[in-house]
Amino acid sequence: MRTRDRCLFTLHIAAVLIFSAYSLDICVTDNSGVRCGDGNHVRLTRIQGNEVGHVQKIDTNDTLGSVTLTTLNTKPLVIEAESFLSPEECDYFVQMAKDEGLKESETVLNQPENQRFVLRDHDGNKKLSVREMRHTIQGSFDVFLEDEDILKLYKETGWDKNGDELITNDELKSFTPMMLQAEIQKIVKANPEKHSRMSKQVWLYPDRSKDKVFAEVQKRVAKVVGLPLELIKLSDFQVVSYGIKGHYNAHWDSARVEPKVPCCTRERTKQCRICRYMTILFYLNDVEEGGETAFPVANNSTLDYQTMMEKDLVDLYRKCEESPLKVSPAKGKAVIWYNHFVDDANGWLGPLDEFTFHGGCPVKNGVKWIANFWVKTTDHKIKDLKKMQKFYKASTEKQPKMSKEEL
Ligand SMILES: [Ca+2]
Ligand SMILES: [Ca+2]
Repeated sequence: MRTRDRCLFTLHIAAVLIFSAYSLDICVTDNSGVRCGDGNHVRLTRIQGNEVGHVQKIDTNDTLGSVTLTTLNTKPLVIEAESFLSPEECDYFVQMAKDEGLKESETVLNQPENQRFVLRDHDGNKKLSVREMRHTIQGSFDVFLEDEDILKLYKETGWDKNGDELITNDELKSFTPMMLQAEIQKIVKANPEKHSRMSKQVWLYPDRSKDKVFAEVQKRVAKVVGLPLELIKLSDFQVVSYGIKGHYNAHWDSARVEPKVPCCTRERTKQCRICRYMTILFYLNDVEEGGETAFPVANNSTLDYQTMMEKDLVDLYRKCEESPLKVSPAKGKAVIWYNHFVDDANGWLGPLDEFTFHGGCPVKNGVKWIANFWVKTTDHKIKDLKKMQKFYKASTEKQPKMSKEEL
């Protein structure tokens, strides 16, 4: 290509880029009304938590009137709102979940990948102690056993041939991951609380049915968290119920940013990572005893996986009391946190806030109903803005043109 042609070509590309930037006309509805622009005016924002104990009242201009936010913690930022939902709204969502039908969380074990499991020989002495075997089973099957379970397993299977409570390479050869899986499956069948999650849940898509109660709650969420209503409409809504001993061991609601793996959307559910900017967890009933939401690494100076493993911090079924931050359930209360920081450059999904590691403590008495409201984005800001634009158009046109799949 000659220099002149190359220049023209470059100019042409630049013109196309400028044209596409300016042709993007995005309108969103937020607390300052409807605002249109090229997309730069839309950024993910965070509620200002200031310091622990900080209280702010937000007028919602709806049947509820206002929502009061209290900062519970700053690392990670965790905010509580008593009476975010009215008792009637709570009952409505519980009923909706019952009508839809809840499903048991997985009690069938994961298949060990490639028929292998990762041995957790922490001290590298080529022998698995009882504790190392516990961690091996935890890492491979998401099942949390006690030392006595392991010893019982050795006794019943004869795997620990010399009875020294250590499993050597030779002893390991006498059983396969599939045999171990079958044994663990038996234990979990008899004791479902040993699984990392013991609950029933259902995904609800009330935004597809123009549900009025849900629409009002979405508006309230947008108002309180200060994000565009069109983004809130992209949220996922899941209702979960826990019976006695029901719990959910500590985890992250979103995944670490990995540019090569795309974010999951309602259309893309395979080979993707979960991207949930923030979590708004609603308690839909009063729990008699237990069922707190715990943040086991809140306010730690650093976050180190080795220590988390050694201290079994993930195991909220047993270690809940030790958590530095616990939120007690109460009907209508919401607890709010940000799974991700905001990327300064484009104002969209930034790095995972690993201190948001959290879970549900076991219910000791009564039942617990919650709803997870996950504000979803992807790390592709323009695609998200275009989706949001469809919601904006649907709300301004008489005949919404979105198909169910697009929603
Ligand atoms: Ca060892
Ligand atoms: Ca042995």
